Amino acid sequence: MSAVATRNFDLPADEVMSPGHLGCGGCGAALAMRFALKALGRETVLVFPACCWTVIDGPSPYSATGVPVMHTPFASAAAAASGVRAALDRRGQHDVTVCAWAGDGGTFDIGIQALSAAAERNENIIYVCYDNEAYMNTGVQRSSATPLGAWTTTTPAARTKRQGKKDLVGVLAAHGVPYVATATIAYPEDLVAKLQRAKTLTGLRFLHILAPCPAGWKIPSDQVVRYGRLAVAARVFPLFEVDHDRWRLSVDPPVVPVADYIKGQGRFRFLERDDDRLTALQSDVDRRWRRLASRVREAEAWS
Ligand SMILES: Cc1ncc(C[n+]2csc(CCOP(=O)(O)OP(=O)(O)O)c2C)c(N)n1
Ligand code: SF4
Repeated sequence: MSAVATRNFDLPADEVMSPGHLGCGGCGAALAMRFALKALGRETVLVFPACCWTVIDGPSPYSATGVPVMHTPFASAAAAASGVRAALDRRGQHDVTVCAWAGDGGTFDIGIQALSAAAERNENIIYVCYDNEAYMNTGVQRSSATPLGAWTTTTPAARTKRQGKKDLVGVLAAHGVPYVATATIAYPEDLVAKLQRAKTLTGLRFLHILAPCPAGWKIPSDQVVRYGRLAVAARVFPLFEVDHDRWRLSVDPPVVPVADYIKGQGRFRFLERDDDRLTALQSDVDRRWRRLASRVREAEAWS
């Protein structure tokens, strides 16, 4: 396949996803799909639980993805994808990739039982969680992926989120699946490379993609890439992979304070005026970074 279709980036040229989707302007989740399908290719079946992508894809018979899509109940993306895999294998269609594609609510919270079960069975599927850090489709409610200190409609001004983000990549890595990784739309080459790597493997592969959401984060729609980059630089969302138990950082730009990342995001505006909670958020980020760095060092020592 030829490369360099997207200006300034070395990406597969094929645009599997078509324009005219129903996402909000600047939707990070739509960008995530566009890049992911460049890696996954046209021989892919997508499985969507309830989430923004149920809407973004468009009403039947229209579909923005350009590949077959199966819609499932909220809790069952990983189970339904496992069933699609079994059916394709039965028909001898082993080369078709099956990808469950779910939001953070459908992954971190309501879909985790089915995901854990599929991981324990090491089902031969790719599971992508595009993480916009709340239940956006139903109007911005808190999920267990929502960061400490963020405003949502269920963590309003006086009581913004008091818990940190669940370490779901750690949870998946602890299942011993062949491949788990983080990515963001702000580093498309890294995202595509990780899905290309995942595609070469067999078993359950999990990708956690940070997908900034203009509507829920209360940011201008032309700022999603900038905030994705800041999330990585502030180490709020480090980019790494765990390939057969080997932890490796893939992108590690010069570090900036978390205050730089939250500035201008409407969902964090209460935090900007609250030094104590901002310090708590920075400490939470630092603690997670230390744990990740020690896992990476340990893997380096063993290699
Ligand atoms: C069992 C069940 N509970 C609630 C809903 C309503 N619902 C549809 S989409 C959605 C939010 C999904 O959030 P997330 O998975 O984070 O994806 P996003 O909307 O952010 O893309 C909810 C609560 C549902 N469809 N099924
Ligand atoms: S609410 Fe957010 S994730 Fe959903 S379509 Fe709009 S921008 Fe995309």
